[in-house]
Amino acid sequence: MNEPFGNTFGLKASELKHLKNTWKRRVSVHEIVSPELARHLCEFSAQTHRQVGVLISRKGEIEHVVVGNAHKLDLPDIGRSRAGQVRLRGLRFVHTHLKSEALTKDDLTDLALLRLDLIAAIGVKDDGLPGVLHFAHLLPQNADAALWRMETLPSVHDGQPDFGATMTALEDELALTTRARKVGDRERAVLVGVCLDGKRANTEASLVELKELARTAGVEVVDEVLQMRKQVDPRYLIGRGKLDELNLKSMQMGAELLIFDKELNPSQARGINEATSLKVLDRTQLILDIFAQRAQSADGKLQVELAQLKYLMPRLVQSDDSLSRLAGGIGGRGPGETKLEIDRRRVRERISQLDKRIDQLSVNRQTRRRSRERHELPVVSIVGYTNAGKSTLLNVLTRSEVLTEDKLFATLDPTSRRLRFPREHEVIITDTVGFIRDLPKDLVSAFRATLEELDDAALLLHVIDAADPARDQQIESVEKILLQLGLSDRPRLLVWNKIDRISEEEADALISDRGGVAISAATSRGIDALLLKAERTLFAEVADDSLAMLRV
Ligand SMILES: Nc1nc2c(ncn2[C@@H]2O[C@H](COP(=O)(O)OP(=O)(O)OP(=O)(O)O)[C@@H](O)[C@H]2O)c(=O)[nH]1
Ligand SMILES: [Mg+2]
Repeated sequence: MNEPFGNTFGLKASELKHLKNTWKRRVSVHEIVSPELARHLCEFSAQTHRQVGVLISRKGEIEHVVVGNAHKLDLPDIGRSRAGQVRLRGLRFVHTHLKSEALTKDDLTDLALLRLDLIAAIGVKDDGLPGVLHFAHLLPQNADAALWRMETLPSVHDGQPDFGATMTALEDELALTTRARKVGDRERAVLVGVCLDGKRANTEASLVELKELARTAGVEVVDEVLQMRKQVDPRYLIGRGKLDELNLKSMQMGAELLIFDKELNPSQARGINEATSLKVLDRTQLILDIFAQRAQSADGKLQVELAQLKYLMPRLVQSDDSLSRLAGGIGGRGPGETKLEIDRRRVRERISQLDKRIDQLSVNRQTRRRSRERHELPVVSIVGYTNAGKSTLLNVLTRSEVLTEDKLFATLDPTSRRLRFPREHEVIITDTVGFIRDLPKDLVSAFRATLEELDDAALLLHVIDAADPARDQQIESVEKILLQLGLSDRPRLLVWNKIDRISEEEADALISDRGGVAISAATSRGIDALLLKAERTLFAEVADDSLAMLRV
């Protein structure tokens, strides 16, 4: 609390203090506002043609006097409540409305975001005396998803509810709701998509993927919001009004996390966090978090930490508060967790240290690869969008048991196996980390070591989930990343997987239009054809007759 008296609109601090002193100690714990205080407030308003308000503590003491203009007043900065906080502020705000108007959207927003005990507006009658009393207080979670209860009394003189008793009951109920949420419950998030090009379907598809990412990260998605915009708001990405709405919604649904489908620049992330007090993540951070949760090998862990630090670096500005907000839970987890608390210089040092160690590991790997080359076994690499079925394919091809999961990024570390083709040729086959649209730049470079394996590939098997509605965009994303990795000229075989989920006709059409082979890694359908085709691509001398045999 830096300003003891809020907005003054020309009133001197001493004058406000005087008002505070004359009005103090007039409210009993059993009423919202005493008729006497109401009279003072209305009298002042009628004389000045301004709204006036007081913040009253549970004890009935006036803590602040706030003067506005005829239509609105701004509450002093009493600090926002923390996300997920259950307790009420212990302050109620009683103010005047010159035209006896009902509580406004701003009033209710203040009630919810500041977690006030109650907000009340007293109508000022023409003769300057108090008229109607509008008031509202928050509600615990309820079936109707109502955030507050609003009431209107004809006058401050009778029918006021027992304020103290109402608050006690309300706080008891609020406490119950939280106790019902166990420790270790998953974090609850609202997803936010922003559509800038008018193509709603694309944003919706992208939100579907974001939801999968959230699920993989272990976040419970309680709501999704899509906003159509001509351009992004520089400060909050979405409009301020929409942000307030989101904030209320999150509070109502007990969400403590907002996940944006667009990359937020550091100042937007900060702006949104300050405006809402919710934890804010973007898609990139969510992906980084999944990688942090899943990295197994020492190598993988180093790479994720490097990517997290690189992402964090420009976000480490002035306030160290932003750092502590980042620590812990989704988005603040992983190898970097405790290290996030250190300052920029140390982060920079850590980054260069990690760079060196990763380079070293990469040298080791090259040595290993060279010894493999001595065996002269060609490498076949399985690439593709995350969750396409790459590991499942590796497993059926080599009868191994690499982890496969219906989650994104099940595989982070490359696995290599020997594979014998029908014509007795032997190769090394490798499974790699899945690709994703707009793979964070730092992750691409951080995973360069893992992806280096691809440098040796004589053939890429590009596995596609043929049954995914976003199939074509996924193919495009994979192609784009292969291009970035300088692998676009590598021989490639399109492997249309999961054909058990599409019709026979659709599978045939795919093959005749776009080439490749259709398989189901889950049922082993088409695996023999895949093997032959791969072998033929790799070893030109393979007789065509075996393929011809398959065709009949
Ligand atoms: N119906 C069907 N499901 C499949 C098929 N192949 C794989 N799946 C399922 O798809 C999911 C993902 O398979 P994974 O092999 O883990 O996919 P991945 O490409 O390795 O995924 P990441 O490592 O996460 O990038 C799993 O639930 C598999 O059981 C298939 O041919 N048909
Ligand atoms: Mg995998």
